[in-house]
Amino acid sequence: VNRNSESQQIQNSSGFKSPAIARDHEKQPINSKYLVQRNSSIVKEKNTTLVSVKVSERDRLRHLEKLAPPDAPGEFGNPVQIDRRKLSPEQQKRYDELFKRNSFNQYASDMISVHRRLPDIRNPSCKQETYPENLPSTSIIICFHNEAWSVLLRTVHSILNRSPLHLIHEILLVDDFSDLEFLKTELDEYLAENGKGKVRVVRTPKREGLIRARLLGYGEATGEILTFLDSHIECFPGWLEPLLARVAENHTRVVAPVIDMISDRSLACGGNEIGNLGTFEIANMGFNWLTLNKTEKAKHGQSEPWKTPTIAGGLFSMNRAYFTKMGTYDHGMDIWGGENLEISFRVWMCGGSLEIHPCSHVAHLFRSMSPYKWGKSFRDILRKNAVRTAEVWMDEYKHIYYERLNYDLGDFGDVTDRKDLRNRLGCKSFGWYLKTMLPDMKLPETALYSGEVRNMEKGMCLDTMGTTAGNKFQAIPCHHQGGNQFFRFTVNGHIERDSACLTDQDGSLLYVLCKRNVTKWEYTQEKEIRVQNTDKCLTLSSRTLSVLPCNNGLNQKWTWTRKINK
Ligand code: LR7
Ligand code: MN
Repeated sequence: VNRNSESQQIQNSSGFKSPAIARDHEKQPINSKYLVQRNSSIVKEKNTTLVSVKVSERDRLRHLEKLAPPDAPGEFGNPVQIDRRKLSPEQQKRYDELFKRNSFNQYASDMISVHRRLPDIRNPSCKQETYPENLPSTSIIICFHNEAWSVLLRTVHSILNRSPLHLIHEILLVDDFSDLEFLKTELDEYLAENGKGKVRVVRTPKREGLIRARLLGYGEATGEILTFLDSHIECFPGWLEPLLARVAENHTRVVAPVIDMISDRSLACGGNEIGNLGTFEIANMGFNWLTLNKTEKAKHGQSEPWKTPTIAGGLFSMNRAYFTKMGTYDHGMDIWGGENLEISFRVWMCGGSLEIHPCSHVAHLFRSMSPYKWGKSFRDILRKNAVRTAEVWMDEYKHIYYERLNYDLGDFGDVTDRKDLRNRLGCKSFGWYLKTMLPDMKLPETALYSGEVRNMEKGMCLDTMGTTAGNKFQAIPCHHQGGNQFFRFTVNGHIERDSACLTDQDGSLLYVLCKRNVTKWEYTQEKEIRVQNTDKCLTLSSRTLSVLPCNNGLNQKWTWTRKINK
């Protein structure tokens, strides 16, 4: 491809349809390596190129560096289906090793050209959209840790081949301390030759995790807009312009593409989008997708972006100065997780917006487990990042999550800076965010007290004894382990755990499903648990619980493990 035809290709952002590429592939003879039956299931891999593991990764995959003929494996996003049983023992070994190392089928990926073409899957109305000539350009930041060569380069080429080059200010690959040899020794040279002068690799001096790795990339970036991507994605035709156009129009918009799936087995890619909106689960601080039904979907235009409460986190564009002003990312977060909710809450609460643009499609390779080392335990890292988010942004709602952790928050470091940031930006409350962005979210009532309910006379605690709703209730010696002795006293005067509430029925204490008519209690200064607006108190006699006239005795005084300060 000479310079001239390359620039023709730039004009035409739909990439492979351009004359330049068409010519290129006509030149290339059908190669016997690509013994694939188009749209059929079996790839016969005779003349395999995957021979020696010792040859340089780059030499081994040399054949991938070209545009392949249309019937080559995986072209146009077609699946590569390999019948593992038909591979030689040596190939099977390699197949398994590569799957284990990546949690996806690298063996299949290594058969697909790093320049593979993808179909244009946009809504027809998107194809009619026009964009200003002078859109601002973007620095694209891609972090990786031990990413497979063919997948990483396909990420890069999918960007270079399907974006107008003048809109790419630079592509910054941030190597988060990979130990795969070829990433350290071959990548820079390959990209110097094949990166159209746009790609630079920067490396973290130690393993940082994706959040600080992104921050390193951000520190190097000079484009007007930042675009973050994962290291195993493929961009569809026309993906970039809609993102940049929305940000250019209003710098407080954070815009994400529709995310399609790349199969971890066959590397098939195209037109299977996952979810329409981002949400999250407050009790475990996990990200979730919401799928809109047809009518809800129809309410959105075919080519109009829609607002989303949260973003998945990996793929989005944002004005760089605005990213700075809004406090970038929380530097104290490790390895993986939490940063997507943190930036989602922050952007909405501090005056910006998050949206998904239906005309921008990027595919992401989803895998069922994380293949790389995390250092510390999974659980500790996720908890640390989530607690940092909750502590700074979630006001009294953080207790919903903390209760589930039994208030064992671990060492989450110092968040003073982040709290200062929130004050400085004058951000709205988390309650506002939930009410505005997620009005249908089901929340437990806010608790004023929680934990054990301990009688002051005998050190006995309310205990469900494993009973289900509908039964009488008892007290037994306190065991300080939460579990069946964990209750919440809510702002509405309910004493509850999960969906069951304590209620007074003619002087007996019952455990019932929380409904509108359950007893409302009052926790008094004298430490009585009184039925609101009555003279009746929760009373312990031996192990039996009842609701009797208040008498100021110790058998009617109770303490809670914790008072929840807002
Ligand atoms: O220590 C690490 N250092 C890294 O550089 C760990 C990871 N990484 C890189 C990694 O190589 C990859 O490029 O960070 C990126 C994300 O890690 P993945 O791909 O292992 O995880 P993921 O796809 O599950 O990540 C999703 O959630 C993360 C939470 O911290 C980030 O927000 C990711 O960007 C996010 N990915 C997406 O949103 C893509 C769409 C998937 C969905 C849903
Ligand atoms: Mn990913």
